[in-house]
Amino acid sequence: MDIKTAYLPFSEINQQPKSWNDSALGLISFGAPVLSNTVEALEIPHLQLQAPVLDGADIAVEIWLSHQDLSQNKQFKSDKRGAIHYRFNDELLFGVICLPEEGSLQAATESAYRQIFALMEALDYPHVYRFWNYMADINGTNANINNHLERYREFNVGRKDAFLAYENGIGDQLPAACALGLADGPLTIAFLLGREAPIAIQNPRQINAFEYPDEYGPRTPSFSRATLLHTAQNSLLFISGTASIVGHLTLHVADVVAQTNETLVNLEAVITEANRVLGKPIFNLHDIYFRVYIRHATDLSAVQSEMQRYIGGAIKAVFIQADICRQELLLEIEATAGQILEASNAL
Ligand code: 3EB
Repeated sequence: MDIKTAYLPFSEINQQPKSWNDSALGLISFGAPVLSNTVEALEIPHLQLQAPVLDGADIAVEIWLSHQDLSQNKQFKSDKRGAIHYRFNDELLFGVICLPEEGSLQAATESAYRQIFALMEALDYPHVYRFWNYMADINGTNANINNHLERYREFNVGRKDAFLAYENGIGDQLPAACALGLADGPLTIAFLLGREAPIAIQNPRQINAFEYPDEYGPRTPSFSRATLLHTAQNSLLFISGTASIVGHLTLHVADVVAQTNETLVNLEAVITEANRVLGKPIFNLHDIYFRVYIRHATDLSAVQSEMQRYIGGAIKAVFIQADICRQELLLEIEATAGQILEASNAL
């Protein structure tokens, strides 16, 4: 299997690299909406999120790449099914689903996940490597729903109900995921599917999110701390949204520097756990791409200097303003380690 990721500036999307034709499965971008004739013409699924980019605009666009084998008539194809727009080859599928909240966020979430699982069954991609979830007003509440249940908890109910209904049952092998709040916009989810089984990785410092006590809502969050994809060709580690949580408790309320430090200790623990499972030290805090979501834009420099102090050396990170899934959390970091191309050799 061939799977890679690269991180580009917006300008490169608009330069319409011809080789995208042969390699691009999907895009995730933040900031102002970007129009690209290439993306449009090739029907490349594009998760465009209008969240402010606070720093790192030169690597703000994530592109998922694979190689198609033209000789064997295995080109990428793009298609739509319900609200899903997807692109695939015989090994991988990247999709985006965008659903307006017509009833409740819970109903939209359950519908979105049911559509994703139906696509997995119909096209026979049995494994999910990663989910990316974005919704408006993640910490808001709705008086009409479950007696002021927080919207992130509503999302967790819809997501878990869909997982429970999925006949092929993913069980404890849940994929990595993140869930962020934006100022507005529909529920938007991207996902990466494949045919080779990944390994779910947990964090020994944290209770598994899918086993959280019910003080965090009526249904637990359906995700693992990381997904490890290890094949003859690839070693990729998708690290979920990671935050200042130890056990199941939020630590360092109102202290952004201490939360950043705790988040990095958690990230390092997940990396160490993945290396332990692999039996070799493949992943580290340096050869990694970080996406840092910060609740208050004014915390940017404090987060950056703590990351620099903890990690040292050159750091590849983009900083986005977004709301985090627990009210007291000031930041969340997600990361991808492994087959990452430098933007200049990407295409
Ligand atoms: C999700 O898909 C992930 O409860 O430990 C981000 C950061 C998320 C921390 C946690 C959850 C947590 O729901 C959201």
